[in-house]
Formats: sequence, C-alpha cells, structure tokens
Amino acid sequence: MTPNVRDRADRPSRAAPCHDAIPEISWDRAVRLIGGAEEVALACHVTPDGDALGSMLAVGFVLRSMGKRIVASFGDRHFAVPRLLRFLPGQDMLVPPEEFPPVPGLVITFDASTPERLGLLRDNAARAREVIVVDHHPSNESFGTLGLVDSTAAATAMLAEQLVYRLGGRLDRDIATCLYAGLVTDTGSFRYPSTTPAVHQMAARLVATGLRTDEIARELWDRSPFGYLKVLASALERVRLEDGLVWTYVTRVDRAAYGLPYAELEGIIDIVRRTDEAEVAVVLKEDDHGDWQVSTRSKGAVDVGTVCSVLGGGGHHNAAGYTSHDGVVETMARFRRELAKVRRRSSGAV
Ligand SMILES: [Mn+2]
Repeated sequence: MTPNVRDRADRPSRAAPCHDAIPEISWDRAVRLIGGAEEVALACHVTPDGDALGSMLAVGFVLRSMGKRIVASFGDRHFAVPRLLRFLPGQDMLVPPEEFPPVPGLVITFDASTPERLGLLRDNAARAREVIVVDHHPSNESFGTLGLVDSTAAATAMLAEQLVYRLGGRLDRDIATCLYAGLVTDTGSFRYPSTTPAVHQMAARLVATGLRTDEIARELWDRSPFGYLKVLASALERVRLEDGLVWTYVTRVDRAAYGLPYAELEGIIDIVRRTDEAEVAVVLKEDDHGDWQVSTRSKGAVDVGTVCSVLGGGGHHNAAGYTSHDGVVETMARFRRELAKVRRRSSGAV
C-alpha cells in the first residue's frame, strides 16, 4: 500500500484535527520508517486504559492491512486485558511481553509518557533501532528516536487517527471502535475541558462508521461484578474529607473477599471525586503485589499532575497517578506534603 494521504477521499481535509505541535517532517519520517519496516512492534503503557490499548490496536489494524508483521503488547507482569476493554476488536494482535521481540527493529509506543510506563517492555524498546513515541501527556519525556507528541490533543487516539490516515488507512468500524474507546475514555465521555470541537469532529467521523456508542458506553462504564458494590461500600465507609481533600483506600483483603480483580477498582475515583467540598480526590488501591496505586483527580485549581510527578508518577493537570511502596498513612502524609507545596505555588501565582 502506498502511503499517499493527499488524494484519499476518506481523509477529511477541513474537519481533521490540526496537530500543529507535531511538525510535518516528523509525520513524514514516521510514515517512512513504518513503510520501510517488515515487522513493527507495538507497545502501550502498563495496565492499559482505553486510550492506550485502543490507539495501539487501531494502528495495528492498519499496519496489518499494509502487510506488516506486527506484535502488540504491554509490559504487565500479569498480562491480561482489563475486563472492560475486552470488547475491543483486534485482540488477536496481542502477545504477552515474553513474546515481544527482544531487539526490535521498529517499536511504536502509545500513550506512554516515560520508558518506565512500558513496564517489562522498557528494555525491549531501549534496544530497538527506532522508537516512535505517540503520546499526548504534557509530562512526556520525549524518549525514543521520533516523537509524535502533542499535549494539546485530548487523547493519544487523536494522534493515532492521524497516523491511520497518513499511512493510507481508512476508518472501518473496528478501527473506529478502538479509537472511539480512546477518545471517550480520555475526555470522560466528552465532559472534560479537553473536549474541543476537534474532539467532537473526530467522534462524528468515528460514529459515521456505524459503531455502537451505546454498547461501548455500557462496556466501559455501566457494568461491574456484584463484588464491586461491596468493595465500593468498604471504600465509601472509610472515606475522609479534610481541607478540600477527599480520599479513601481499598485493600487487597477487601477485594479477596469477593474475588474482585484489581482492575475493577478504576471507577471508584469517579464516585469519590463528586464531593462538592473537595477540590482534590485521591483513591489508594492496593494491587496484587501489595503496592499502592494512587489515583488522583483535581477540579482544576490544583495541578495534581505536578504532585504525582514529584512522587514518581505522572499524568495530567486534572488526572494523574503514581505508585507508592509505603503504607496508607505514610503515603497520604507524603501526598499532603506535596499537595500543600503545589497549592502554595498556585495561590502565589494568582
Ligand atoms: Mn491518554
């Protein structure tokens, strides 16, 4: 397939998002690198969300249609697609990290702001001849040999869509479903301030392929095992409100009582952050290894991305996270300390 995007009727000329942050020369180089590769290894960040996995699979579909040999993976110790993303098409492209090429020629990463976010695949990517980084995190460390990074994009899926067109691919329902999962995940169903006209225009292109927005919404947000309600109840029973900060935690023991996998905890932060009296919400989730995965949300005044970066993680102004190897009390003490610094700085700046 000749990557020639200009004369393709399905490439929207006017409605397409304009990612000025990424120079044309970078897109051209990406298309050339991919065009010249027989095998392309795709990687997204660990414990992938809809944006990471959806963007990766969407590009995977196009690469496959170009006749490339592809592998797609993410570097989790326990390799499993989160239940709520199992509806995504193209999962036959996925291989566990052990089957990822040890010295790949070309790697493309999706939605990963640092090499560490690639988990077990970090060393594979480090040994690759070329690494194209497709991402929208402001905290992106511009690793790899070629960055397709635009922090104004609401989702990596917006950049993945561009890559699809530029590779000469066209949207079909499978590709659109993957991209739509990314777009709705990262815009909170078009509710976050990142929801620009370009986001809705992209959504219109995706929905026009005939995908089922109702089914995707139910898969992503409106279903849970019964145990989730019980674990949620424990989390809500412990919830604390202190000085504009609302927080709670969920232990391994909570989950074990109902056989609830860690991944099912993702929605708890969305309930906790509703609290009117709080500008920042935090949920500590103990994973299967006993580490605490800390999810944070801000209503806008405080940059939790900065707080989480200082604590070894990353993310966006309004949504970020990190891993803590300390206990709940110590983790919260450190978080409060860093939060206070960021609050002081932002109130000083006004
Ligand atoms: Mn994302």
